[in-house]
Amino acid sequence: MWGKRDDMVVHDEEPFNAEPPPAALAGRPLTPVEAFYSRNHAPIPDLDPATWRLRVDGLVDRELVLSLPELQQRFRPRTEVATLVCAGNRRAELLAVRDIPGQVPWGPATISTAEWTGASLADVLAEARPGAGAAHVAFTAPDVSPSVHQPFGSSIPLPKASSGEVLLAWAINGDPLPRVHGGPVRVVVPGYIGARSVKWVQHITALAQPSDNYFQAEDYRLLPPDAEPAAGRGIALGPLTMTSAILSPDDGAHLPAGPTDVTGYALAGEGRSIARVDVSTDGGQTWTQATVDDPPSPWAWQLWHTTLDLPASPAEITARAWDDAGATQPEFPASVWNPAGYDNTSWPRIRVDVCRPGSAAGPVGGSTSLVSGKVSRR
Ligand SMILES: Nc1nc2c(c(=O)[nH]1)N[C@H]1C(S)=C(S)[C@@H](COP(=O)(O)O)O[C@H]1N2
Ligand SMILES: [Mo]
Repeated sequence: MWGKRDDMVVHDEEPFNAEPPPAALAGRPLTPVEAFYSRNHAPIPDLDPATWRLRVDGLVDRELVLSLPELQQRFRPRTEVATLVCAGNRRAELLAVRDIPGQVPWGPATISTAEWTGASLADVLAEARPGAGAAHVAFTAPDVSPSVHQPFGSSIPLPKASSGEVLLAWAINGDPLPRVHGGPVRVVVPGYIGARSVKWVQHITALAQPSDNYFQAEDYRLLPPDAEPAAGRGIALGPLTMTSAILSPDDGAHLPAGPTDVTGYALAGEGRSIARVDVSTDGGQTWTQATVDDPPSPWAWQLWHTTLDLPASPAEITARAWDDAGATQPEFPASVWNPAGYDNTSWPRIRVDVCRPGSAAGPVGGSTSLVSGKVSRR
């Protein structure tokens, strides 16, 4: 479906919501398009690149209407490696704490990294010249959500929009941007939640305040645990917070005892980098430091790996990342549970069943937590 791997975890076919199996991301700085997650709120539009136009208006001195060849030729193309991550990544672990009705139960693979090529939004804005009152830049697409009857949209602060790294991208990993990822042209906002990177963008508006589009004004907000989702409440998500996940072994894997490679990703917040990743098999009593790779760009995840010597018994493997300011991740999903299920940055955990080599593999033991009794994973 949509040119994806056969083993994608498809949460919904319409709108199409799918993530790869975690191991498909392991050890690869760039995600092949066929493994790249896809998040949609409406049927995927079919735009003709020949008639596609980008309109730039609002609080600007000069309104622009650009065709695809104009966008590609008037502005110097820029290539940027950036990780895209959905704010709902790892929601499944929050659902296990308390139900979150009507939201996609994403695992840890609603994140992917690509090399994007496009025009820098900063260059396009320099031609349109936002006026003195402009403080935010809004993006609108033609895909209308059947549940809220609004086209998808977002906005970002003008300083971020003018920072150079925000792209109007027409290529991914050197190929034309496929329809499912927003072709012919999408916004890519490195360092911000995926929802701000509007696909099939047609309209850019300079505003004095954030967009009143549903997906900016009401959705994608971090609400207090006791709140009902409501307009304007909560923290509007934008800049990323630090997170990490274990990509291999698979959660629930049966493994022979002995040296076992454990790999994953860690992603720092905007302007930060991952300084260290620790891995534990005793619920955080003792830790082993993993090797953390350099990021493929300042806007990308950092892959990590280590080898653990696992004895023959069921085990829970957990990890935690630290950034270069010394901040680390919260321990439990319950600590960060919120009504719409965003931004689960808690320690990732997987369970594995480890057997003596040659002995028959049994099921992963029991439903009780191996850590402290406070955590139940499913
Ligand atoms: N027009 C439009 N843009 C969109 C969306 C959408 O539904 N419609 N989903 C957003 C969300 S929530 C995410 S996480 C990313 C997903 O991008 P991808 O499908 O290319 O992985 O696109 C964002 N841009
Ligand atoms: Mo998202």
